Amino acid sequence: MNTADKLGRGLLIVFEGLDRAGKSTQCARLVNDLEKRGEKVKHVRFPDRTTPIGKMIDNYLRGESQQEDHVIHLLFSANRWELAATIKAEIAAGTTVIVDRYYYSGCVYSTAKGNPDMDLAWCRHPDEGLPRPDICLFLDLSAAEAAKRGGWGEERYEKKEFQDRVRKLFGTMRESADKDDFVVIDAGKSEEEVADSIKSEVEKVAASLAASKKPLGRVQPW
Ligand code: DGP
Repeated sequence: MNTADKLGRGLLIVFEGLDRAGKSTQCARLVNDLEKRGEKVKHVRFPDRTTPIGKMIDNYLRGESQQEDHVIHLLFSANRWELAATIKAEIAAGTTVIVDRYYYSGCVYSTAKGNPDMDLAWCRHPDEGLPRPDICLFLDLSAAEAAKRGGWGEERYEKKEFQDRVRKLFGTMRESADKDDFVVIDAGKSEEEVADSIKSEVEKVAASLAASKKPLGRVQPW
């Protein structure tokens, strides 16, 4: 029996972590693993750079345009809202949705800029009401370790001091309103070991939700 049969819906699983923590690789592995087990799975990545809003974000991240801090923050959030109804509908139809980055990134990357008008609470507001993840798998890696992995340093936020601040803020989020969502995974281990830890955490949450029949939640005010 698959998750949808036991729970009456799919799961909302989010991956978070610093740039180069291995989110894309592990997302792809989990998608593959769940599909092999007969689950219906959809893989979503934020920012979704394919929509008109996503294209503005892409230009900004690649340094091809400038945006005022509040404006780009709201565009990232709008980019998630663009897909919110689809995510909800997929989950209701029994599909497990796996999301690479979500509003937690939205909060910490914007707050890390140090704009005094934009603390974590302010940054979280526009995302309140989005579908709430059943689990957020946080792939934990130091900024120094992340920097050693290839392909780092090309986009706007890929600088060590910035990533250090991002990591600290993720730590604050993991202790705050969203603390029950997070499971920390040591992303410094081998790809195989990380994948095994993820599989076991997903099995745990699926079993616990199947027992409680908990409906999909909404991101609550801080
Ligand atoms: P990725 O495509 O996963 O490499 O993400 C692109 C970059 O954008 C990455 O440095 C993290 C950052 N980012 C992702 N979501 C948000 C967001 O909602 N707000 C801000 N300010 N940055 C974000």
